[in-house]
Amino acid sequence: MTMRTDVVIIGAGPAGLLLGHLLRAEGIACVVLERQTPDYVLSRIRAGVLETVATDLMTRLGLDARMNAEGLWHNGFNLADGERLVRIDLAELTGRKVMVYGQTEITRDLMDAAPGRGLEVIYEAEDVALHDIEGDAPYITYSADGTGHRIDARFICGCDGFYGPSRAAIPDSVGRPFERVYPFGWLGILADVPPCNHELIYTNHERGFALASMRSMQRSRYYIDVPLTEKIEDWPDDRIWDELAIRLGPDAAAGMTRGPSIEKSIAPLRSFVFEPMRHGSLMLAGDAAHIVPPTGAKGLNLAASDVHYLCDALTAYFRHNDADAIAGYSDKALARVWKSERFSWSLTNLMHRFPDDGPFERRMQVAELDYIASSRAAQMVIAENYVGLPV
Ligand code: RFL
Ligand code: PHB
Repeated sequence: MTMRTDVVIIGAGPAGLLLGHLLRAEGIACVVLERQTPDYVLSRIRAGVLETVATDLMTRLGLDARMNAEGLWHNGFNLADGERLVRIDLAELTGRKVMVYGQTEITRDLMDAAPGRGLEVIYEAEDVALHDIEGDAPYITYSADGTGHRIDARFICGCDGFYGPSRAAIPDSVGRPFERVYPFGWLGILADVPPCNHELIYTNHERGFALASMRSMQRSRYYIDVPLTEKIEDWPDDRIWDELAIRLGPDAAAGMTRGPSIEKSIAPLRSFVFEPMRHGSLMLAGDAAHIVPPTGAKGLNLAASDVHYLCDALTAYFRHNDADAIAGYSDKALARVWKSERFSWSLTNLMHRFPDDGPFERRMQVAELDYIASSRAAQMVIAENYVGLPV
């Protein structure tokens, strides 16, 4: 079966669904292809903190009703080291806030709204392959229900995450990856218990990193860092709660309610940027083009800023016959990506114990936290990055 559209979007994660809705709202024809089932996509527990770049897109789409009703605005967050707690007062320092609303919920809102808005999402699309991306008549092939399909388009948007086929379609002679892999992963636990604190706490304890986060006032999300060799089977819930209580310190531990996990997983930490983010008629967005370590909560928000730029560029092309923004997309998106990469990398360095670090590196961390605790300028730098740099 063959069909034709303006834009084929590969991947129905937050980047692909947001882009699809934005293009439909601009009257641009598009189709989204997703390898997994809707339930599988919704079962991935990931981001929890949204910048205004993400909440503004939901508002622009008129899909913000549940987010506004159930999301939690946070005025600040905390950096701790077992002895002190340094509060970063986002609202006072920047006049802005962040929204705690899970990636699962954003994805669900976008998924539920798709049929009513005429956004076609094809789930369980297998063997998606990109063809002729260097020309102006690219196409996609895939199979579904045992049948081969082809979709011709003017552009292909690769929103297919770190392991998808889009980035791999760009020849090695053109693309350049930049990467840092960290020597630990984050073990996350989700449980239906009230959070231990009304704001997030990131801690660098001598036993390692811990983060107290939440999805709502009844659902908590916690993380600890573990060596990459650890297996989730070796971490029964009690062992995780015990370790969290030690690393987060007595005050947070006193407020911590334990409960059975509804999800647990270990995610490796990586910094990665692929340049350029456009090749011919293929544009990359979100995790397909870049990964940040989760310290700083930037991944989904970067996907949102990419999609914001990409929608502008595609709108200029289809509505005003202007191809300049398409040509400039990669540079524009990368300028913001690299700044978020820098922030996530520096907060990761500050808050984790690296196996190769010695006493000197530890003193550097202590000095940096001291500086942050005592300097409004240092707090401002963290705050303006945490709430999100301008798009
Ligand atoms: P996704 O979400 O990976 O979606 C890509 C989609 O593409 C599909 N796909 C394919 N479809 C068709 N054919 C193929 N061959 C395909 N291959 C793949 C996949 O099935 C999937 O549905 O990428 P996207 O849309 O770019 O979104 C990026 C975000 O998911 C990611 O950056 C964030 O989750 C990162 N992240 C966080 N970001 C934040 O902004 N704030 C946070 O608080 C935050 N916390 C986190 C995080 C990521 C984490 N993990 C597990 C990596 C916490 C964690 C633990
Ligand atoms: C989360 O709640 O999942 C979360 C919050 C903050 C981060 C990373 C993850 O920096």
